[in-house]
Amino acid sequence: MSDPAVLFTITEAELDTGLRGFPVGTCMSSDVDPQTGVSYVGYPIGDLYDLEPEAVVYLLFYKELPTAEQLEAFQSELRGRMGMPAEALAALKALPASGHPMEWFINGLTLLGMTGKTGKYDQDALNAVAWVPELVAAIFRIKSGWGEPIAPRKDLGLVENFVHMLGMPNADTERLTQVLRSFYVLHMDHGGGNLSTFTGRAVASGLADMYASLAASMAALYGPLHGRANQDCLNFVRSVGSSDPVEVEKFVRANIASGKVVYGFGHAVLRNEDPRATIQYALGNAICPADPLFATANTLRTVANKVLTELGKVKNPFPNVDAVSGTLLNAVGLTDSAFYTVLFGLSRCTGIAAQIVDERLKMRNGKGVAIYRPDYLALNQPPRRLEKA
Ligand code: FAM
Repeated sequence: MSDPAVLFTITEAELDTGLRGFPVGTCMSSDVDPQTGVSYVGYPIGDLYDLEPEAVVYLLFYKELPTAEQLEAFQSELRGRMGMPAEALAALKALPASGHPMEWFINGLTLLGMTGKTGKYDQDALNAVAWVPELVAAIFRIKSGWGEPIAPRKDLGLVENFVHMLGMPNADTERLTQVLRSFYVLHMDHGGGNLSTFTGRAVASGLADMYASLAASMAALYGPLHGRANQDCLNFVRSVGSSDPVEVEKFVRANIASGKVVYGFGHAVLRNEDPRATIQYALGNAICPADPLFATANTLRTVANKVLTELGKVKNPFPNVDAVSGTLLNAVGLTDSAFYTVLFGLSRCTGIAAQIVDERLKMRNGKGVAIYRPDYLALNQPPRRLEKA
């Protein structure tokens, strides 16, 4: 037998760098190329963002785009699963009002597990796809004071149903649905190594159930350098206060001089403009070209890139997915940025659930990946003994 192929070597200098780029396993649903960005089961995201969202969910789970009949059957299956446990909804209402929407979401996922898990990863994954929009819509309504949660309608698609259950006051339903449909598809999956997906897969490797694993992954997404960047990004765009290139450049330089990051720019893997950002800039140009915040985001696209490039140390001075997503959500009436990460999570739970199903039920000939157990080398721990009298 030939020697196993060496994929990677690790030097001492690479320890404590956040496992950056270390291959640890395989991913069947998506891949991230540093230049061309994310693809789902081989299809570049640019081919998929305007498909029926359920077709893309199907792709992530079953690795092929559905035929028209398969899509209809899948949509009907998801509709059949709709209706999150009433007990979980009741418990949600008792959560402290002061909590961040992501803290509510993390708790809501464990409530779904407590009240509705089957214990089968594949079943719980599809139930989660059907229930998470209901959970997120309920969080929006309760926390925003929009009224009681609204029940799902079995005649609507996933995103249309979400918009219905949001019941957002004074909504322009058509534009809101248009933005949320692409937002949902764009954020579903991003390889296995992003922090939230890696965390979800790691937790599931100890055979924790799907909902506990998703809750853990959403705790990871909550961090400001990961999913919460979309909240901070809109706040950042708001604080610029101008779309004039000279003013924007002054702002960006002052921001960097004070030691802060330029939100919406940079990436651990990408080395080019994120195609998900490119798609959203085009969507903004189509639906809200005159929106002042969108104008600022558009100016940042070139100005921040120029300043970060000059800085030299930033490996990817290009916009990431969060550079403009919040601006679009704001333009269609979702103005409270504290909810943006929950919208990201609503979508990302789909990809993470699909990856957990793959890892637990398909990989290693169905045996599943072993419990995660990387090695940490001891630091500043010389052997010593406690002298006892
Ligand atoms: N603004 C200012 N400095 C930045 C920067 C940015 N946008 N991106 C990277 N840098 C700095 C970084 O702090 C580091 O500085 P030091 O050497 O002084 O520590 C240096 O450039 C090299 O960092 P890197 O290797 O290019 O980036 P990392 O892989 O360490 O970090 C990010 C990647 C995304 C955490 C980082 O680019 C960042 O903080 N961006 C702003 C926050 C953001 O938009 N996050 C969203 C990420 C998104 F894709 C997601 O997960 N939702």
